[in-house]
Amino acid sequence: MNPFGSKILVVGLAKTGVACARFLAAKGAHVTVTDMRSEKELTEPLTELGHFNVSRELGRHDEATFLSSDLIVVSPGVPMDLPPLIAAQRAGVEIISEIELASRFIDVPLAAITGTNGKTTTTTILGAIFKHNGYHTFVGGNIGNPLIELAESHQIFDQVVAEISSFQLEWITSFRPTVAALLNLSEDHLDRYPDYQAYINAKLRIFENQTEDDFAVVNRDDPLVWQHARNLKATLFPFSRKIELDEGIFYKDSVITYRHNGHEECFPTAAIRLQGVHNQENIMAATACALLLGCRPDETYETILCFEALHHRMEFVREVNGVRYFEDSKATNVGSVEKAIESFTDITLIAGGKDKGGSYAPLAPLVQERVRHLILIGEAAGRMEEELGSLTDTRRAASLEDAVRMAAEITTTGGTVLMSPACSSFDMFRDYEERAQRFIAAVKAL
Ligand code: UMA
Ligand code: ADP
Repeated sequence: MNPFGSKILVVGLAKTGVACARFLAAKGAHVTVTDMRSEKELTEPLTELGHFNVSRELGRHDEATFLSSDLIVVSPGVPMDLPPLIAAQRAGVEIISEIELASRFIDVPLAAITGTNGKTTTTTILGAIFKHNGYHTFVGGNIGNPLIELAESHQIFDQVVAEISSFQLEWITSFRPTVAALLNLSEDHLDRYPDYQAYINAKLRIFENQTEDDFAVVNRDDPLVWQHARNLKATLFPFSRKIELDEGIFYKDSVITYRHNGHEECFPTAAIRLQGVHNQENIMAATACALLLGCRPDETYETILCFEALHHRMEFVREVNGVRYFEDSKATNVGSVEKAIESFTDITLIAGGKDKGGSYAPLAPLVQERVRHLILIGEAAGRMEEELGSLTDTRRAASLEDAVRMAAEITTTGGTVLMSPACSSFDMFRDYEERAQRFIAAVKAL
C-alpha cells in the first residue's frame, strides 16, 4: 500500500486519529481528520498533530468528505453504524480500521490477544517474555498506544504483541496475526452491538485471515470459545485448566505443561506470584504464544515466575479493623466480576457505574453464595438491584466515598470489601483509573 497522493479521511481525533493522521501525512497522503468534538475540546490532540499538513473538519462529520475520499481510516471509538460511514460504504469507498492500516506496514510476526477479559494482563506478560528472551519488542494496540505508532517509529522490531479489542476488528480486511489468542467470551459492550452474537462475531474476526500456517490459541474450557474454535482455518493450540492435552498447554497438579509436535516443557506453578485461576489462564495463553513464536523455555519461565499483578485488577489496598479492602476497578463486565467474587468469601461488594446493557443475572449464584452485602452506585444501580437485590442485603450509595464508609460500617472482622463494578466508569469518573484512585483515597481515609 502506498498512501502517497491519496485522499484519506481519518475519523476520530483521539490517540488513534492523531497517530494515523501523522503517519499518513508523512507518507505524502492528503489527509483530513474529522471529529464530532469541537476545536476547543480537542486542544490536546491538535497540539499533538503539530506541524503536520492535515485538513480538519471538527465539530461535525461532513458526508461529502466521506464520499469523496479514496480511503477512510476509522478510530475504534467510532461506531460502525455512523450514517456517513454507511453512505461511504454503499458508495464503494474503502474503509479500514487503524490495526488494518498498521498491519499493512508490519512485516514481523504478530501475536494478537483478544477476549472479553485478561487481554491487558496477557499482552503485558507476553511482551515481558519476548523482551526477556532478548527480542526487540513492540507492545501496543488497545493497551493504550496505537499499533500504527510502530510503523511511525521507523525502528526495526523482532516481535510485536498487540492487545486487540472487538472495536478494532470491525473494519479489518487483511489483518493476519501469526498467533492469535482468544482468552474467553462473556457479555460486554452491548451498548455498541445489537446483540451478544454481534460482539462475538466481531471478536472472532481476529482469526479471519489466518491460514493453517498460523496458530489460534484458544480457551478449551470456555464453551463458547471452543464451540467457535472448531471452524477456524488456523492450527488450533488450546489451553486448559481442566483437560490434559496431547497438543496444547494445560494445568494439572501444580504444573503447567506445554506439548507441541511431540515435544514437552513443564513449568511448576508453586512459586508464581500472580494469583487467581484466571491469571493461570492468562499465563498459559502468553506462554503458548511465546513458545510457538520461538522463545526459550528457561527465559519464559523466569519471566512468568517474577510477573506481578497489574494495578487495578483485584489489587489489595489495606486492612482496617480486620477487614481487607480490594480494588478491582478494571472489572467492567460481569465475566471479570465473577472471577473476583470466586476469589473471596464473606464479601461486601461495591458495584455499579455506567450500564453497558448486558445482563447481571450470571452473577446471581455467586452473589447468593459469597456476597453478604451489596452496595450499588451509579447509573446501573437500579437494574442491578432488580436482578440481584433480592439475593442479599442490598443498599444504594450516592457516591463511591459513601459506599466505602457504608461498607466499613457493616462489614465484620474477617470480611472483604471488594470494589468490582461490572460497569464502565464514565457516569461518575473520567476513567477506571480515576475510579480506582478515588476508592483507594476513601479507604485510606477510614
Ligand atoms: N468520535 C467521533 N464520532 C463518533 C464517535 C466518536 O468523531 O461518532 C470521536 C470522539 O470524539 C473521539 C474519537 O472519535 O475523539 C474516538 O476516539 P477513540 O475512542 O477511538 O479513542 P482513542 O484515544 O483513539 O483510543 C482507542 C481505544 N478506545 C476505544 O476503543 C474506545 C483505546 O482503548 C486504545 O487504547 C487506543 O485506541 C489505542 O489503540 C481504550 C478502550 O476503552 C482503552 N477500549 C475498550 C475496552 O478496552 O473496553 C474497547
Ligand atoms: P482486559 O484488558 O481484557 O480488560 P485485564 O487484564 O485488564 O483485561 O483485566 C480486566 C479485569 O478482568 C480485571 O478485573 C481482572 O481481574 C479480570 N481478569 C483478568 N484476566 C481474566 C481472565 N482470564 N478471565 C476473567 N477475568 C479476568
